[in-house]
Amino acid sequence: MTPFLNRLKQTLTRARDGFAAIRVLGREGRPLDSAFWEDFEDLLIAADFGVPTAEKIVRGLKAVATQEAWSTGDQAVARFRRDVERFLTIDDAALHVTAAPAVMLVVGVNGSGKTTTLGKLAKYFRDQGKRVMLVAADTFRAAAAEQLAIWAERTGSELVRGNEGADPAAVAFDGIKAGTARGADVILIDTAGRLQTKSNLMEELKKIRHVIEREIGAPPAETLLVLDGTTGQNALSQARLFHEVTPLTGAVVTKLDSTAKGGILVAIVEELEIPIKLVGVGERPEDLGPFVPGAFTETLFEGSSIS
Ligand SMILES: Nc1nc2c(ncn2[C@@H]2O[C@H](COP(=O)(O)OP(=O)(O)OP(=O)(O)O)[C@@H](O)[C@H]2O)c(=O)[nH]1
Ligand SMILES: [Mg+2]
Repeated sequence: MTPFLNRLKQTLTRARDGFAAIRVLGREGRPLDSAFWEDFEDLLIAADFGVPTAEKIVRGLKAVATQEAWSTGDQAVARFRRDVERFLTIDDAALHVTAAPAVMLVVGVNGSGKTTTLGKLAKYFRDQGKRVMLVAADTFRAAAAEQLAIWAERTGSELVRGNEGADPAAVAFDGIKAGTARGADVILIDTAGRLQTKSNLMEELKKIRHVIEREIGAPPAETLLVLDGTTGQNALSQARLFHEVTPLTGAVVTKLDSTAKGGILVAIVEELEIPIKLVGVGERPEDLGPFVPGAFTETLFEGSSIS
């Protein structure tokens, strides 16, 4: 097992706790009556699956239960485990890095973990021997560029930044120009999570995206939405909003080491149909890695009689 998967297993305690009740439900030998299904749905909602996804899962399980004449809850929970892994496994979950340079735009609300994720991504690519250009297009506060500068230093990446209040799209433009001129393999663009108003933020993101498309003649290789896994269902409504403004190629779910519950990941994939490409499990440079549905599911169901 890779060190990252080990770390994922160690840090996913809260999410695992959320699944404990579901694992227990499967062990009680209960008949598949309406009380059972109600309890199941409640547990799914408590584990952050959200109402639509919880209802969908229970509906699907009930149908198979009838078809296959199941008699007890353990059958439903065993099937549920397989479903979770299947739901989470969607095509196109690997990062697109073949473009030269591969331009990646990172978006998300403030505090979700964008800048930290970019810093960790810089390390990830540097470890592979790639040349990385970090672009601080979050000009809303000076501290944002400072934070990215520290990551550039730490990871041996190059940095383009603008002054506080500078036009973010202009900084993105400079970053792409400089990155291309210096032969960067990857250009990672940080954005603000907050401006004076939400519509300002969305307009800025559209402009940045437009600049990228104009400069490289293609959409960004990745437009990654960073979601704080501990914010639960709020993360979903944010995701919808960003997806409308700038089509997303994937999500990064951060803070899985904190109070994030596992169901939110399923809800993101189910409701938005975008792959989760990366997960964050801490604040250290190495605390970011690819999302592996099988390992994630195994961890959530660990310790149960059906694992
Ligand atoms: N525990 C934990 N903390 C994280 C993780 N990712 C980010 N953080 C922390 O979350 C806080 C916010 O992270 P930032 O990267 O600054 O978030 P941001 O989205 O850039 O925020 P703005 O620039 O204000 O929009 C920081 O204290 C990070 O260290 C994670 O995976 N686990
Ligand atoms: Mg930031």
